[in-house]
Amino acid sequence: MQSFLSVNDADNIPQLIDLARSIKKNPLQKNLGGHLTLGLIFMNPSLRTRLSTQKAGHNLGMNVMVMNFSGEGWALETEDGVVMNGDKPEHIKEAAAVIGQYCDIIGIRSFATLSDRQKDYDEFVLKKFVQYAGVPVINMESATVHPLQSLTDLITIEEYKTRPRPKVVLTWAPHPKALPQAVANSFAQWVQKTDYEFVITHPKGYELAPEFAGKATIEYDQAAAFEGADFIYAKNWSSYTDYGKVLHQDLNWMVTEEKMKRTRNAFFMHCLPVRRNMIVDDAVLDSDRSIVIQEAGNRVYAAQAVLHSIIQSTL
Ligand code: SN0
Repeated sequence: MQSFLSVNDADNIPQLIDLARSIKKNPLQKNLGGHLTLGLIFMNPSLRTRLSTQKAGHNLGMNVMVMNFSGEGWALETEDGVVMNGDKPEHIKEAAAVIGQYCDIIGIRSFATLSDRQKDYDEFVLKKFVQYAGVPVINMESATVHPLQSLTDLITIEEYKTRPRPKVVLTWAPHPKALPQAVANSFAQWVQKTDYEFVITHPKGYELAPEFAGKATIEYDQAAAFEGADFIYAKNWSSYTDYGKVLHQDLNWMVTEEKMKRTRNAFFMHCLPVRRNMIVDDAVLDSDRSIVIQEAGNRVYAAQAVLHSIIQSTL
């Protein structure tokens, strides 16, 4: 693996999942990365991605440097050819290249603008960063995808599934703010690389971009979608068609204990952070069918498997 920007960089997903699961049994691999520096660059807040990727680096013996540009760095200009006489003192060209001087691998969280669909879906910022960094780059949630989260989700489903071909349901759920489509896009993309039965349920107007929805079954009736499910994966996302807009916050779409009764005693998953009693009610989140904490725990092994693969093939 040269870099890890999307599902396309994982040429053998079952093998990557197996690697992560074997690392989980025996996480300390200090000799592999003892000579290397990992830089983690955030443009937005982060809890799980930041700490789990940092821990994965430490398990590999790497020196890890973390910087949050939204609070600590110079505001970055990303457009080419502009007169930089405004409030952005540094261009991404220099910033990425300089970080590349200090680090052997860089993780970057670039996030969506939610205002410019074309730019977001072109992965404008991530591509610029990769172009100038000069070292392998790991995507820690970009404008359209969150592959470390999705790899984690598949590891978790593999651990908890009780039949070879589980029914996995991605359900939209209400939220007070406009959120990116990245987690949902990526989840849909990765699950469709497996042979699981896969259903996406959301209100009209929340259709994912066709390249991510792929061939998934779309069910507008959430109750019907939940029927016989083994895994309920909840996530809010803002509209793709009416880009970045919150069309409504209909609490009837919240995952409740009542709705979970329609499932095959399904496990509940969410990438976190999760808004209680908006996305999911307390009863479900606090029940023993909720595996959100175990899922978050697996973030370490997904990140470590990816770092391990990059180190082995390129460094
Ligand atoms: C992010 C998202 O992409 O939806 C990160 C998920 C890993 N989530 C949020 O930004 C939640 C913010 C909020 O206000 O609840």
